[in-house]
Amino acid sequence: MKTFFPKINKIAYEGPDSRNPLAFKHYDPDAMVAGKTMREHLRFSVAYWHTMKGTGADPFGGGSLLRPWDASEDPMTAAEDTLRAAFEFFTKLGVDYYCFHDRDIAPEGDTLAEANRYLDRITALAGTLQADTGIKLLWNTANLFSHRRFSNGAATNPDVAITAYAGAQVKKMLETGHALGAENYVFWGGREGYATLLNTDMKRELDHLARFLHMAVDHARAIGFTGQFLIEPKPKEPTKHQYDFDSATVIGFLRQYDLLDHFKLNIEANHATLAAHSFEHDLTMASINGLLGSVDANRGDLLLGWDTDQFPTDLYSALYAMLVILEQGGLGSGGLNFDAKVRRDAFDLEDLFIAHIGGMDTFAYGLKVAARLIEDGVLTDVRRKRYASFDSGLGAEFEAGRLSLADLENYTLENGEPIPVSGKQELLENIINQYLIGG
Ligand code: XLS
Ligand code: NI
Ligand code: NI
Repeated sequence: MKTFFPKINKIAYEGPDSRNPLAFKHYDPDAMVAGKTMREHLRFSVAYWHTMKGTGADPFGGGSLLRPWDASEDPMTAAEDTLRAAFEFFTKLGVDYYCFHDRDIAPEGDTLAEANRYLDRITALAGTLQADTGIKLLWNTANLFSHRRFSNGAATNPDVAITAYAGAQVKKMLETGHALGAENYVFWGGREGYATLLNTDMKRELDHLARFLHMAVDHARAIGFTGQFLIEPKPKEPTKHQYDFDSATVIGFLRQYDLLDHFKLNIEANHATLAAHSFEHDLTMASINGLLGSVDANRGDLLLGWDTDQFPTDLYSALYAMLVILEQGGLGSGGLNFDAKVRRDAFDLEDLFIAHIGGMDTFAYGLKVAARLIEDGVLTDVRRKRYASFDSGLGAEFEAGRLSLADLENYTLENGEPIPVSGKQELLENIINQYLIGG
């Protein structure tokens, strides 16, 4: 059988002292951390669109990355080669999951019917490759943003014929995901947003978005798909203002439109930072509402204002993310999907492996350190003590809703000026460094 990465062997764990760029230094899939294997905690996934289909194109130039699986003139041969290359990549890297959009895995075709026929052929091959390798589909989604028909959105398009097209794609992708055993289905907002309010009826567009999502839930139920629905917030890009701005906005939307029972959130690091939040802020906001479902693991660049989708190598960020994930008891059916791409000049095929190895090692390290911090109770103790005044007396009465403003006034008149307590941020930051450096 054709191989696309002949020079790469299965990536092995060699430990922190290894100098082999094609080996894991920290990700040891079967090692136990806090009662589970690393592989069970981290549930790594490869993003098909970046890793298999990414061309390196940017607004200033077309594709720079030439891929052997994309060489055929015939689009379906190229699609099949790409899928086989993908499974070779997943297997050699040792990830358990992958994610795709409909138009990543099969060509668009001239009509919807043709696109669906292409998808059916590719889905059959994907099913075979999944069965052969044991690799599973973390989530799939419909690309409702690349084609020119979606220039003004999909579910929020002012033209119902375009919303209908989008609905047809989502229907097909739910059926495809169901056939392939997808564990989740993602809605990232694509072009659901606006460029100017001068031509936009925001209320109507939001109502349409909610109606569309309810239709997806209904169809999933009708075909017996029980995977978790996820919404992936992003504040801007491609539209000036995306409706799914951030965790808090999406949670409010889900509540308003009676969708809370059906959806959780897929939080992407670079989207959180575009919304002027830290990654851990948006993870925490989702988590405290019981809605953190999955993660798109990547990073941005603070000096650039767009979604650079770089591979995550920031140990602090991975540590803070893993703290949130461990504290909520894991991601359930979600995972850590590397929605990340190599840079335009990362021409070598091995760069794809090196990039993922770096991301996996970063999160593995974050996991190990987070588990130790939790085991030692470092932050839990600090937080518990910091709020201890609410555990009894006036604080407990306050939390129970038994006090009025008059009670607060009486307490203050009787007790006088409170003595403020240090937040100890600097101490905690030093402790975090000590845990990180200690390994
Ligand atoms: C784009 C999004 C996209 C989704 C899937 O910014 O991150 O890649 O994850 O449609
Ligand atoms: Ni994403
Ligand atoms: Ni993104």
